[in-house]
Amino acid sequence: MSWWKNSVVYQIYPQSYQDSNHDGMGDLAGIISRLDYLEKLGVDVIWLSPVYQSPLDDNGYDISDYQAINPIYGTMDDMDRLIAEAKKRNIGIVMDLVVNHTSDEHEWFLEAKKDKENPYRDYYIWRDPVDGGPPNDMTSVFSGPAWEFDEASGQYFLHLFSKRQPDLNWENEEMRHKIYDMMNFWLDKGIAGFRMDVIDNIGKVPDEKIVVNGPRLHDYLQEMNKHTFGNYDVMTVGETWSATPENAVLFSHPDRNELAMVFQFEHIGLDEKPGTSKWDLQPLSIVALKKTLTKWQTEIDAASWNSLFWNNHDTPRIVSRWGNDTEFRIESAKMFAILLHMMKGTPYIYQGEEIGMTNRIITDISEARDIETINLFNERLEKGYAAEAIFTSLNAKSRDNARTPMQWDASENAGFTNGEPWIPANPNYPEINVAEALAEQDSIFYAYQKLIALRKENPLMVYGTFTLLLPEHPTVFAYERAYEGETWLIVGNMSADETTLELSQIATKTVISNYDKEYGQLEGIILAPYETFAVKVAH
Ligand code: TEU
Repeated sequence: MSWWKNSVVYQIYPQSYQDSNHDGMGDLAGIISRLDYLEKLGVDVIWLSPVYQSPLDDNGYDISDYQAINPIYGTMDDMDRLIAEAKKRNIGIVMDLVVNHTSDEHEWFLEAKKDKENPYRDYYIWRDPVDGGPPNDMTSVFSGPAWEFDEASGQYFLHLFSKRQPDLNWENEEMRHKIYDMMNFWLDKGIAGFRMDVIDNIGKVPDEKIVVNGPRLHDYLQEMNKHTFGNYDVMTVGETWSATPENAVLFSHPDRNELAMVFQFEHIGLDEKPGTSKWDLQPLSIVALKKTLTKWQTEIDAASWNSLFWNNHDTPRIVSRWGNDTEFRIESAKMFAILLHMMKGTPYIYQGEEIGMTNRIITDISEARDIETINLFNERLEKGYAAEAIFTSLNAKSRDNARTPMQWDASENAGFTNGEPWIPANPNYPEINVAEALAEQDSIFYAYQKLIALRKENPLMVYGTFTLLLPEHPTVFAYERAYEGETWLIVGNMSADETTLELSQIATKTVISNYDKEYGQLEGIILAPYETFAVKVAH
């Protein structure tokens, strides 16, 4: 049953959500204390970023024991309690599955490093030096080479991410089945599914420098489905940076028995200079954004399914990135909410998005916490980049922008902790916080709450067709959803400038708007900055 098609998912980054024991780190008990808030918002699923045992080299995406909880987050009893307490509120817990790599402190890697004949050696990817150096010129996402030399054995091991995140060798069948056993351990605890970290990497063929969509990727996913989640009524979402509408169907067509859906990132890369990196910026083209989102609304196979997101723990805050986090923060945050949630797919809300949290500006690298950010700073400084240019990139794209503490209220550290937070709260927390949002009936929170409720009441939002309007308009994103004879028109002015609407439509009812007004005849109306609405259209 595809219950996840009607669901809205809320992502929690555990170390930044709520601290309950004053150590400056969020924890499971803290999340449990906030479940009533999430029930009020109306979300159906929590995607919980990793809480497993980990040295936190990459904030938990470096796992040293898949079946133990990092004591900094609490105990396995706390995890069981979170699953149970969430279930009481009709909220499922989706765990983060990180099986492209482990931590270098995982027992498998500690064994593998002992010697070349160790039974765990082949759980990882080892190669002899070539001409006295790395086997090839593959690079890590976190700067530098993707090969780390192991003195003891005289071989290199592969790490697509940090050198403390050695890649697993998915060609090893014994390793794969140990992963499946671990997944069933969690499924038997009653979790609602998995978000699968960089899952398009597990089919890699390093000797041919194939990193994504390798030849056996879908064999592995079909084998995983068969031995684990395919036997449960749960949801799965693959993080696939390489996804296109063509290959997305390979992951999510129900006949293929792989995943329910994938995260695609084509829209996320639109403000990167082509052929460069996330750090090399170009202004966003709204026409290009509309075209990319439309492609994903209309070109994936009808039987497949989309995920919908603007933010996660790896991306900057959308209201700062593509909205206006000063004069029009509330209007533009609501605009993003309406434009995304009215589309076809499962919407994902990243913690703090529902109250319009913003990026945090840094001026010294000592303020950074993220390994990707710190490595980039050092790499570019070494290459002679001006510090100012590096900070422009970091303040636009660093993952720390999304990882500052959840802003609960105006008390010290935004109500996140009574201890020393592992990362400082955004200094705007006295103005931007949950307490403020709940007290203000016209807040961003209530726009999200209404959109989530609408999805439950209106099959059009879930199953309706999508038709883009005004494709070449430089700042207005307009589209129609239609289902069983009903048509809704969604319009967003994605700019800070007043814009005249060029559509002739007679609206019957305003479904939701970020401006307090009714809509009738739509021809020639002037859209205020970031004015966005959804209306039912009379035929
Ligand atoms: O991210 C995959 C990934 O490549 C991102 O790190 C992205 O490339 C980068 O942040 C640029 O935006 C997943 C997790 O979401 C991320 O937090 C982990 O650091 C990474 O995998 C390794 O597990």
